[in-house]
Amino acid sequence: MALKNQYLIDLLETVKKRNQGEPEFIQAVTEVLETLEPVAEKRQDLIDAGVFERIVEPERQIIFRVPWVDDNGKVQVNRGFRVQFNSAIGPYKGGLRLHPSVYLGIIKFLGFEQVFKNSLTTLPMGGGKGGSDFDPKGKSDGEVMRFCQSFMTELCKHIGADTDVPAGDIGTGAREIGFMFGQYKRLRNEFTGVLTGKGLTYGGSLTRTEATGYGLCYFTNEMLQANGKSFEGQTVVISGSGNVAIYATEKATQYGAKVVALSDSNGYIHDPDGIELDIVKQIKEVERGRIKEYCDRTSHKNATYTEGCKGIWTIKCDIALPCATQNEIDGESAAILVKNGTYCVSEGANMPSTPEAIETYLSNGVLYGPAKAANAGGVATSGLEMSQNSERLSWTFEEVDAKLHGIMKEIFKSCDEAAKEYGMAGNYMAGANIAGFLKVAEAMKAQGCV
Ligand code: NDP
Ligand code: 2IT
Repeated sequence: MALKNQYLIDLLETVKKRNQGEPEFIQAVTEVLETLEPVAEKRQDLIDAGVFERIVEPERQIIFRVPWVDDNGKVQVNRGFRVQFNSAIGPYKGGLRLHPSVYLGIIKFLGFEQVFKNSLTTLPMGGGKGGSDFDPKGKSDGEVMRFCQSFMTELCKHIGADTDVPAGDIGTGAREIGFMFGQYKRLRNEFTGVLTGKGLTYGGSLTRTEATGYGLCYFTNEMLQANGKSFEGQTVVISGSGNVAIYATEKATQYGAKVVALSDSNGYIHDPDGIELDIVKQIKEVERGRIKEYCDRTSHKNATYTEGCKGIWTIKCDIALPCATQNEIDGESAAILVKNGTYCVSEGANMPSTPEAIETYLSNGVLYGPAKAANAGGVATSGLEMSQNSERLSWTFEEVDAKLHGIMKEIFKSCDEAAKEYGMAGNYMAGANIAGFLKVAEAMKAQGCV
């Protein structure tokens, strides 16, 4: 989908010039500007207020040194990031990614996406993202703790419960959040909801662990039902085997689907009889092991393991839920999915589909649930954790789960309605970008040139 609006063409050129060497960020901005074309045509007032120019530029970007000492007494140095993208509708909010592939362009694309996603949740949260090129894999608990403490020693100068509230993402789970929270509390001498995804004994919210995966299935279920389909009896392929993938598997199975594949960065398992999730939880959540080990433990005789990630998309399925990482489905994989009869792709990961893959879904009538909408359940529940922390109360699992479910239904409705209003019925990606954008844009216009 090429841009036709000259104003947006010029703006995209500026973004490309200004952010050279950051292809993921340019990819994310391109997709959004393309779908905002009908809004730009209709809303000269937002152009006059410079909203488009301002929304593609982060309000603040912080890059810092993270020195720590490994178990051999050797000094290690990583690079830390926090990109505070947009605070028009609330404090910056978004996760921290710990993965060796992290550099500024990854954090910027994630922060940019977060602005629209958080807007869609209906809760008052701005967008931000952070992380480091630190790799928690293969590190001892002591090393992870020393890294997290050093990271927070700098980060604590820039965040706060009313300023910027980080959370988990790839490589950042309950253990890392615990170490970071402890260090923040020690340095600032305050016990506040400065991070979400906290443990249940110190301010965490019930359902936060499950929220992204469950929310993905709640959203997908709405999308399926609106198109006369359901999860019942369907074969589902899910990539990844981390937090999002595990709880997406759990909820899809509760909805009556059969999940037949999961993966990690080394390879994928295919279990035609349906994945035994307890085994995966033990391997991944308790032992921090590899998905390969599943085949040695399941009683299902037909389960197989294959090296490499991409092959997972050649498994025949009705519904695909990518829950690992960005650009994991390219045009070629999308074409194979379509050929195999997959009629729904809904995104747990952030930006898992390349532009070519999205084009393939849309031109073949695949129901496509875009990440900003489909995986917003995690940050939405983080927002609910912030509310509980502010009122110093904690709600029951059922209460939080019901709120999460209501929010995901509302998000689907907004995407559906915005797509229809702007003449792109059924294009939930356009709907998500437009609905997410408009709320932030109105707030930016009202607050003047800041
Ligand atoms: P985890 O760290 O818990 O799990 C990540 C999973 O994806 C692991 O199985 C990992 O395998 C795999 N993976 C990571 N990088 C790659 C890669 N480059 N190639 C192939 N596989 C990879 O992270 P989450 O489950 O929390 O996050 C998964 C996705 O969901 C990310 O895109 C994240 O941004 C997104 N997301 C997360 C939310 C949350 O609340 N946690 C909320 C919304 C979106 P391995 O163990 O081998 O690295
Ligand atoms: O991408 C995401 O939305 C997250 N990693 C969750 C962010 C959050 O603040 O809970």
